[in-house]
Amino acid sequence: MSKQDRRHFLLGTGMAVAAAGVSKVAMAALPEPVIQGSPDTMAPLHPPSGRPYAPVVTLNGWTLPWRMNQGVKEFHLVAEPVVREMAPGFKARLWGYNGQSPGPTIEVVEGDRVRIFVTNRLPERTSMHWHGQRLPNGMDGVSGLTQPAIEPGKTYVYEFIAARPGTFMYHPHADEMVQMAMGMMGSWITHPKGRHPQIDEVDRDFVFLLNAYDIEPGAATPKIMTMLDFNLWSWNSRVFPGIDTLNVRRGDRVRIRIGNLTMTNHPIHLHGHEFTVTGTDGGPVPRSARWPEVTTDIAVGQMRQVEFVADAEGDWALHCHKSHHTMNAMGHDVPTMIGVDQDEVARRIADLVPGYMAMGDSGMAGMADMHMPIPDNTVPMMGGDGPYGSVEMGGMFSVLKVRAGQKRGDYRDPGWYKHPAGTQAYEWTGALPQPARSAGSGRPMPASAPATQPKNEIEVQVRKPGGHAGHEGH
Ligand SMILES: [Cu+2]
Repeated sequence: MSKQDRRHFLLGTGMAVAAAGVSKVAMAALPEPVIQGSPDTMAPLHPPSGRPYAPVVTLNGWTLPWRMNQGVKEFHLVAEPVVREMAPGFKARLWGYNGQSPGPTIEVVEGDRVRIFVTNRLPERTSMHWHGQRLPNGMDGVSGLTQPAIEPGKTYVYEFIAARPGTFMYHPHADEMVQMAMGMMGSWITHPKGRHPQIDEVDRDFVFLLNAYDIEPGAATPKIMTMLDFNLWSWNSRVFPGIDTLNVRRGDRVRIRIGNLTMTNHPIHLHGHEFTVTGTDGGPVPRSARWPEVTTDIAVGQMRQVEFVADAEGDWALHCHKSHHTMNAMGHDVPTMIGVDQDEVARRIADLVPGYMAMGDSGMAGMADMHMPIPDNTVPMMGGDGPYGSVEMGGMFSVLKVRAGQKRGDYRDPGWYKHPAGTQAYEWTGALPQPARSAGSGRPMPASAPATQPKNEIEVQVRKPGGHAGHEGH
């Protein structure tokens, strides 16, 4: 976008530029664009045509239907401003595809010929890059490098063969800082045709993208100049408690595919199970190169697919392990006040700064219960009610629900786990003994034996010319 355009955009007038309509004649030759109005997790789309495959479930998302046209799978993506409900009670003005951000997941089969129409209904030009795909260079979607940008109102056609199976994504390569900060992205799955030596069949297959926004409490449009200090850390443009749970049957082999289009890494951690990373956007990981993990770090621009057998019943947390990423919008300039009696301080500051609220002197957990007045259209910093009170988190957090009674192929939320008697932490109500000082504390470490002295300390002892012994200085 030109300097002039950017200035207009930053002034907020960009949205007012009406997207030019695509002519009806041109549209007649295109597959009708399918628009999604709901932010809910949609049931898997079992393929009505083409080679069979086991479809994925997109967390708080959906799969784009296609049309078969003489053996070619045709999809129609529409880039447009959308209103995305990021959590109940909090809607954001984002840019996305076909009614939502992220756009719909595209699912195809290895060897499929794919034709994708991309219509631009944004107030500025865009393009589409197919991250991780093998394709002719001219289909790679880097505006200015491999094609002219798609101007507002125009439609471009991309066509290639989905050459290798795996987990991929799509996003613009035009004014990317703005367009990705506004939510333009989507997942792409290429299923293997038939059995593949390094790709197992699974019972449940989930996919979502990591994204981040900077939206001031009470506002709805992201600040697109933010580089690091985002205040909303989201999965598929949803934040806890707005992220749906991942519901599986006990014993299911589960695959979760995760891509990162934020500007920092996210160590994604699963409770109660070990998984292996079975693939990246570079393809399947050879079996001999896999090892067990409970956390996998997903760097910027990377995808990871993890797999495990869900053999432990319960409600297991699945979250980013950066603690600031399991929080929603808040100021980061809050001083740590744990252990400080601040009644007097707070009273004095409040005289100077009306409305000042001090951080709790025993932590911040109480803030989840305070129900402080927050601006309209704001999600609380942390919250989300569990069966035993507030979960005291936000952002990149959800729950893997494993149940023996969950039916095969049923993705519905089974409710909270009921712990069998004797399997849950409980309050101790007996007497507490006085703390005893550890017998080993307060004594120095045993001195090192001379034989274990580091070699270099011995070597500096030199005999000086002239016969007298001396130490070369340290
Ligand atoms: Cu994170």
